[in-house]
Amino acid sequence: MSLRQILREATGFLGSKLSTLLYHGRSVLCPSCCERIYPGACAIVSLPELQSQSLATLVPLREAPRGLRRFFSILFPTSLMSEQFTRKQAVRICPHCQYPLPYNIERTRQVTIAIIGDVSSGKSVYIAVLLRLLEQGAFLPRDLPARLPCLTPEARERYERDYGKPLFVDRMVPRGTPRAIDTTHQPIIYEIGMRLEPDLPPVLFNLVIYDTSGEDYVIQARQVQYAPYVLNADAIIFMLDPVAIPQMRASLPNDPHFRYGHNLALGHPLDSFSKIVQPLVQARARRPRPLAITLSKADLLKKLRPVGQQYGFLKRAPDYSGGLDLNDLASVDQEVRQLLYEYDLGRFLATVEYYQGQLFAPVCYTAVSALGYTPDEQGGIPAVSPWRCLDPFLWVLHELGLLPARARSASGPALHGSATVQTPAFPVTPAYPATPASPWQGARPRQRLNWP
Ligand SMILES: Nc1nc2c(ncn2[C@@H]2O[C@H](COP(=O)(O)OP(=O)(O)OP(=O)(O)O)[C@@H](O)[C@H]2O)c(=O)[nH]1
Ligand SMILES: [Mg+2]
Repeated sequence: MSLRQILREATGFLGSKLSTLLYHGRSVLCPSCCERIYPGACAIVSLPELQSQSLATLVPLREAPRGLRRFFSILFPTSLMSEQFTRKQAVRICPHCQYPLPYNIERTRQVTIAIIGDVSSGKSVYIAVLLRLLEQGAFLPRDLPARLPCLTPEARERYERDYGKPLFVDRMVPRGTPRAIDTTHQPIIYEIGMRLEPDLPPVLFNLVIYDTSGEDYVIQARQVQYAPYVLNADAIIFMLDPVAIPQMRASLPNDPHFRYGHNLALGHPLDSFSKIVQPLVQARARRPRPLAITLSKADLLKKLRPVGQQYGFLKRAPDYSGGLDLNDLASVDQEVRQLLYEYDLGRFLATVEYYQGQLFAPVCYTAVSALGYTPDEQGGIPAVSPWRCLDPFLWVLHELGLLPARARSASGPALHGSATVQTPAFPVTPAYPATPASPWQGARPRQRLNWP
C-alpha cells in the first residue's frame, strides 16, 4: 500500500468517526424502508407534485444538500413549518425509497409499537379496533387537552377499506394479511400531542403502527427482510393466541370458531415467540424495551370455566376515562400469568423471563378481545364490542414515559385476594412499582421528549 493510499484511508476513517460524533442523535429511521437517514440531508418536494408525477420527473423544492451545505443541514435541518412550505405542502423524501416523511420528522420522537404474533393470532382485527379507539381519543384521560391527527391518511384509508369496513360495516372478520412482497411499508402514523400541565409544553410524539402477516414474523429470513422495524421497535405487543395453546384449545368447547380462520397448522406459542425474538437476539438489541404479552380473543377464555368461577379480570371492564389504572393492570398481569401456568405454558413464561432485562423490560401480561364475540362459522359477528383493548397499548405508552397514569386506583390490590385468584406457583416479578407522583403518575415529559 502506498503512502498516499494510507493517508486516504486514514482521512476517510477519521472523517467517518468525526461525522458519527457530530451527527450523533441527528439520524432517524425511515418509516417505510427502515434505513437510517438524516432528515436534514433529505430532498424537499411538494406533495401535490409527488402525487401527480412519477418520482423520476419530480422537481424538488430543495435538492438534497451536498458538501459543506449537507454538513450544516444535518446539524441544523430546515423546518417545514413555515408559510412558504405549508402552501406548497412540502415534504422531505427518503433518499433510499422516496417515501414522503412525516413533516415533523426532524423534531419529533418517532415511537414504533410493533404488534406482532403468529398467523391468525388476531393482530389485524386488534389493530383495526385500536385505531378506532385511538381516533375516538378513548385512550386519553377525560378532559386532557390533546390532538391526534393522522399523518398518513392514504395508508389509513387503505387499512379501513381492508379491515375496518369488513369489521365495522359488514360485520365479518377480515381475511388474513397476505405475505409481504415489498420490502418497503406503508405504516399508519399519528402525531400525538397532549398538554399534561397548562404551563408546560405539550408532550409530542409520532406513533407508528405497522401490520404484517404472521408469516413475515415467524420466518426469520422474512422478518429481517419484510418486518425489519421489529428490530428497532420502541415497544412490542406480542399477540398470544389462546387457540394455539394446546391445553387451552382442548378445554374449549367444539366451537364453530375453530373451523373458521384456523385451517393452518398453528405453531405452539413458545415456538412462535422464540422464532420472533431470534432476530432481536442476533442483532444484539442495544436497550431493553417494554413487552406486553397479550392473550388475544379473550372472549374465548370465558368458556374455560363455569360462570361462577371466572377469572376476576374477565368480570371487570376498565374505565380509561380517569387515566391508566396501574393497579388494575397489575392484577390482570398476575391472573394472566397464572392462567398460562395452569394451561401448561410455564416454559413460555420462563423463556420470556430469560430475555427480561436484556431484550425486554419491563414485561406485562394482558388479555384483550378485539371483537368481544366469537365469530360464527362464516366469520360473522353480531357487533364489535372491544374489551380491554387499550390495556397493552396504554401500558407501553406509559412505560415509554409518554402517557400518565392515574395517581390512585378505584379497583386494584383488593382484587389480588379475590376468590378466583390463587397465589401462582411460580415467581411473579412485580411489573408495576407503584410510586405515586404528582396528579399524573409516571409521566416524564421533560427528560424524554422533544418539544416544539
Ligand atoms: N373469538 C375471537 N376471535 C377473534 C378475535 N380477533 C380475531 N379473531 C379470529 O382470529 C382470526 C384471525 O384474526 P386476524 O386479525 O386476521 O389475525 P392476524 O394475526 O392478523 O393473522 P395474519 O394476518 O394471517 O397473520 C379472525 O379471522 C377471527 O376468526 C377476537 O377478539 N375474538
Ligand atoms: Mg393480519
